[in-house]
Amino acid sequence: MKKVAVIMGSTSDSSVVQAACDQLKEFGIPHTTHVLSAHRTPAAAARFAQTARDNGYGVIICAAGMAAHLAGTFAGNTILPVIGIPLKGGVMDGMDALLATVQMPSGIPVATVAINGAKNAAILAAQILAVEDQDLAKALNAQRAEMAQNIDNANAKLRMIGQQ
Ligand code: RP5
Repeated sequence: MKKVAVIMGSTSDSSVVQAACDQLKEFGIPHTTHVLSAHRTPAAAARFAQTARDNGYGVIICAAGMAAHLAGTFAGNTILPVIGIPLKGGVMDGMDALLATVQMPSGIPVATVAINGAKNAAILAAQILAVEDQDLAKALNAQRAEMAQNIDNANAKLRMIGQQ
């Protein structure tokens, strides 16, 4: 299976990004984690992106806050799908990162998840890889079935206490 690269702009992002790594691990998806900044280490970030496809990666997840140019910088340097996670923080509490990540110019897309949406970034990466991987597709379907079962259980409880 292709690897997923999980990139964060700063070590201060790691607690949020961990949810993506946990979800990838749960699906058994090989992944590596890196701190690379579009602003503080622009050359290293560009190098990583330019060589990622040849290095066995299939999807890149980029998490950054504030002036969040990381995902866009990666997207401009690779044709691999790039998923951006805008992070909460700064004076605009993540809205700045959301707009910086999602508002890409035509031709260079970044698939942007919600502010701090690390788990969804990992699930979306899994869905991309599952196009060519039956086991991963099964794991994704099982996760969906479990979510539906949890809702059924919640409704059964509400019925039991006479609220339905
Ligand atoms: C962004 O600036 C990082 O992704 C981080 O979310 C934010 C603040 O970084 P630090 O100043 O905490 O390193 O580039």
